[in-house]
Amino acid sequence: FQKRMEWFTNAKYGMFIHFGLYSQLGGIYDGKTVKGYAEWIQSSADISREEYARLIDTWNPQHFDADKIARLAKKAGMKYLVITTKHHEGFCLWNSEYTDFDIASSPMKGRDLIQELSDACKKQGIKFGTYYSIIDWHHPSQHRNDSGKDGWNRWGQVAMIPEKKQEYIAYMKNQIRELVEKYDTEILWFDGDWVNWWDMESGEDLYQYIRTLKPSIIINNRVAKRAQFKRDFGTPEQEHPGDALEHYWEACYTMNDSWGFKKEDHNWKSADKVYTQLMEINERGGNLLLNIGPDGEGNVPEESVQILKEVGKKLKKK
Ligand code: FUL
Repeated sequence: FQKRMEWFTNAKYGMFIHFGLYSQLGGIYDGKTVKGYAEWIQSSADISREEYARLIDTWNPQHFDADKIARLAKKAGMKYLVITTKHHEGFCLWNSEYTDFDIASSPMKGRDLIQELSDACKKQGIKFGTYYSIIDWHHPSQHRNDSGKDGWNRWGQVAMIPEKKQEYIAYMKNQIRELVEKYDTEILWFDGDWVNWWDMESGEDLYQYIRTLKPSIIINNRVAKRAQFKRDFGTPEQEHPGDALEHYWEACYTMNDSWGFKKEDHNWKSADKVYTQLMEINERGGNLLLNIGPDGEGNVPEESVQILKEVGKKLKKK
């Protein structure tokens, strides 16, 4: 176990990328900025599955430049990168055999962003990792929880049709096999474990399945129930408590107040603040996974580029 975790412990600092259909909206729906994380807009604005799915017709981030992003990560002093291959919305950034709700069915067909990024990371000597959401707001096995009074309760607690759970697990396994075999991912970063239809047993089974596919892979604790599951690493979010952390952990943080691109969010942290957080986290034995949210065209917001470069300079001087 220790051997498998070695590169991860030494890495200390990585890049998180939140990118999906929501990036086009930039947190704005019906002309208004919606409160909360921009990648949650389907939930916060309570947009129907059918309406939301139409975003695929206009998704065409021509400026997404994997080489530029990997070079930026390297310059910033980061040693690995994790991208949302499928966030809660269910849209897949790679050409998946198992769904049409993917890049291959968008105006971007012919390109595969996961392939591009995986290749670009190899070139820069950066480890490549993939985020994959357990909850899926598009998959027919799940549906909006209409007993919920607000968007969060309807979508955050998305319901599972019991007879379809096995079918959905098979779908997840097939897709994860694609990520492992086609794109050589080194980290599987799960999320969405809080819904009540996901349990420790399903998580343990999924964990074992992936380890069999690729024994060296590293998997986060959200694969099962994060509070109970102690492998492979803990995932404090927007915080880095000083005590009671697992042996291996990684804190993830945004640079403003959203993971997905949010046009009106200008609350950027200073480079000093980010650097201090990184130092604190590393001193306590953790890694920092710092997020960027490219816009609908695929451009990385300039503010975040500047922060990353400044922190990178400070690290060099250290
Ligand atoms: C959370 C998600 O709901 C957020 O959208 C984001 O991806 C964060 C890293 O994890 O659980």
